[in-house]
Amino acid sequence: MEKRYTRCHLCSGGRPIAVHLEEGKLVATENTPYSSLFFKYFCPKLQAASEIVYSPERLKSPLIKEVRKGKTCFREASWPEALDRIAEKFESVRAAHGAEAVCWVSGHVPDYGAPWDYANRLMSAFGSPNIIGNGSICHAARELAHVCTYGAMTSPDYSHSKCILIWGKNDRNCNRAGYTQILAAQKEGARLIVVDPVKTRLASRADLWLQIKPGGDGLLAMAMMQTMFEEGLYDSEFAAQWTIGLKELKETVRVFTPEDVAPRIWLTPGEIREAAALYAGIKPACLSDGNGLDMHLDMSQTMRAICILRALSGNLDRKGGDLLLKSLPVRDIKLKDRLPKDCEPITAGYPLFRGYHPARGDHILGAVTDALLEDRPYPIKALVLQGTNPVVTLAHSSRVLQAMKRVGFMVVIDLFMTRTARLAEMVLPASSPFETTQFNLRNMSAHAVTLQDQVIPSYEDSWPDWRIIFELGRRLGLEEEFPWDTVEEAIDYQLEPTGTTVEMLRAHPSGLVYEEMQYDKFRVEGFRTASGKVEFYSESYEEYGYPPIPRFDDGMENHLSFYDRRKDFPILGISGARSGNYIHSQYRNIPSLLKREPWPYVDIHPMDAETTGVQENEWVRVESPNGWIRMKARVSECVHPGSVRIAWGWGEFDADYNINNLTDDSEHDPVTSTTSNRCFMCRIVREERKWSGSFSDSRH
Ligand SMILES: Nc1nc2c(c(=O)[nH]1)N[C@H]1C(S)=C(S)[C@@H](COP(=O)(O)OP(=O)(O)OC[C@H]3O[C@@H](n4cnc5c(=O)[nH]c(N)nc54)[C@H](O)[C@@H]3O)O[C@H]1N2
Ligand SMILES: Nc1nc2c(c(=O)[nH]1)N[C@H]1C(S)=C(S)[C@@H](COP(=O)(O)OP(=O)(O)OC[C@H]3O[C@@H](n4cnc5c(=O)[nH]c(N)nc54)[C@H](O)[C@@H]3O)O[C@H]1N2
Ligand SMILES: [Mo]
Repeated sequence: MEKRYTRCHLCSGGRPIAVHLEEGKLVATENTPYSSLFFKYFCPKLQAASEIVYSPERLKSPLIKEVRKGKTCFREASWPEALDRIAEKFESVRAAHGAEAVCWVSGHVPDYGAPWDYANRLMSAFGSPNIIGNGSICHAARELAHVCTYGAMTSPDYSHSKCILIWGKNDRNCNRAGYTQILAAQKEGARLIVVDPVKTRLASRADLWLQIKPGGDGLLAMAMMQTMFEEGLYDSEFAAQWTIGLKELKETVRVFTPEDVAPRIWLTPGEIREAAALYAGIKPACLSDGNGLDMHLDMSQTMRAICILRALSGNLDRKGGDLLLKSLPVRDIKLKDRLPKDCEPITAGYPLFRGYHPARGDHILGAVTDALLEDRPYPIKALVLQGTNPVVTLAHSSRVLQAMKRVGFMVVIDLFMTRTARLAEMVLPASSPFETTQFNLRNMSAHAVTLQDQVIPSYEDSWPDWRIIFELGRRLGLEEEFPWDTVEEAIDYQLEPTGTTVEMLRAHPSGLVYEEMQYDKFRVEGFRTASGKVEFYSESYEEYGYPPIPRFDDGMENHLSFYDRRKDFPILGISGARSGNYIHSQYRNIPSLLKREPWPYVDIHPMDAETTGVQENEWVRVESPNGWIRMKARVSECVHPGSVRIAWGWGEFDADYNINNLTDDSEHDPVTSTTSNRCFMCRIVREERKWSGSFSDSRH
């Protein structure tokens, strides 16, 4: 048996792994702890890698839709035919409507890899500013608050921490390596605080679990700061020397007393004070924020408040605190300066978020459905969807479905024929992460740079994302921009300023240390904000007309979707934690994973089960003003009375299980365009019809 090394890319938490090959085929995988700070852990998806890679449902060749004898179907096509057609379409759209009428959307998969940079390069060179990632509902919108507050996103140093505050995050399911570090730190005596409306397995391990009302996080952060000021628990020396806006902040948080805030967010004043005392009283402490804080209508203010709290505690860039990691200084290959200055993107309404980070690009996903469906601010005539399944994963699915049906020409690049792909004119088969070499932004921390390396040949006639983009570029006359024959050449070009090469990375599968870890860098370099200090008062927010100090004076409830319809929809629905068995809409077609978790559940509190008459394990309907879904009920005290947790990601498996049938996209966070996929008002109705075993569109 042969053994090869790569970096797992089945999810964003990917770590170095080894794969075992027999006659060139992947037969087994193992994770390879690359430092004493990480431990081996079990990941069901990684265990199922060979099933994923060799799934009979993988796309085998490019497919082109055509009408034959009145019936619409896909036929197999060669790569040259498919790519020629796309290039012709791009050019005819550019001639008739301008290059900006071509839009490219990437999901979370390419988004955390170099294929995102390649797609950006392609679109810039072609002349369209509309290349959009999904960061407004995932990560980037949170990162904006970090960047505006202290110049870069922090990374929690779990291993050396004495107090770990996990906020809207569930590392047990989503970041197994991080979870092993949390457990190890706990063994060494670290205290754990979890802020989550649901009693997750991680929350049950906490010394203090704050069962917050969804969306109440900004208020909690303000009340914790109020307590810290009142009781002298903040790092006054750091605040005096390294921050701007301390006076304004003190003045603003004054009214957010625990007594005022607690009843609004399902907590007691005592819990808020205890959290503040634990978090601010133990050093070093780290604060880890997660996706539970994304996908709210006021997430930009909430995240600013949490980032300010983090800075106020005095743990920034301290060992065991919130590290400001250095990234590898790779070349920016996105060619944004090629775009004509007067070329307005469809995302122009969100200028701060568009430009917040030179390496990131545009993540204003909230603008896409409007442009497709309502020609706002102008029509999109051709759309490429790379590694994303928006019909399932974007808010308000029925509207997204209409939008996708309305585009004149749509291309999907994916491993499988998804619900979104079925709507496309053309579907291109992408290679799996084991079949391609790429570097991923997340793995570019200068303190351990790792490479995702090709360990098996591409499946059938699938191509890696990079090759699809390079070949399309050449067909658009962009040979100069895409001169590379291999991905290694392209990566070496991007790595050139660092003196690192693919070969060097291959020689260090568990991570190449580019620079030793340093702490307290701000004492020498300052912070990478306009003022060089931590901005409690954000000058960038002010410049763009947003409140420079977080404000929560218009009532948190107004930020819940359908709050005005609460008489008819009295229950607060929470989009549930991700399952360790799946990634978003993916992998319910993998038999061993489906066997581990065959049903989607809605968790309902015993009190609500009693009032609604819902019984354990029966099928129920969850309804919102935008649609309905059906799921099995699980009666559980893990949720607060008056709220339900709804399983996430099942809409690809069965359209009737799609939580985004319920969510809404008519409102957006004004700074980041974020929609409220996370929580909304809904109601539970018992299903008259018992489960009969045959849904129209189910794969059970
Ligand atoms: N197995 C697996 N791993 C994954 C993924 C996957 O799909 N499957 N996806 C990857 C991706 S793209 C992402 S973004 C990450 C996400 O990973 P995390 O950042 O850990 O996010 P979630 O797992 O969604 O957990 C969010 C938690 O927030 C809680 N929550 C919900 N609403 C609120 C609220 O209003 N306030 C607070 N304080 N908490 C709230 C939820 O109950 C949940 O426990 O995981 C990555 N890793
Ligand atoms: N209500 C609600 N909505 C949510 C969320 C939620 O928790 N609740 N979570 C949000 C979050 S955090 C995220 S990140 C998004 C995720 O939304 P999407 O980005 O749409 O994520 P997936 O459903 O994982 O779809 C990814 C697709 O990429 C394909 N793929 C896998 N690997 C590759 C590859 O290497 N190349 C290519 N070209 N394709 C590949 C997969 O087969 C899959 O069809 O959903 C968001 N939407
Ligand atoms: Mo995400």
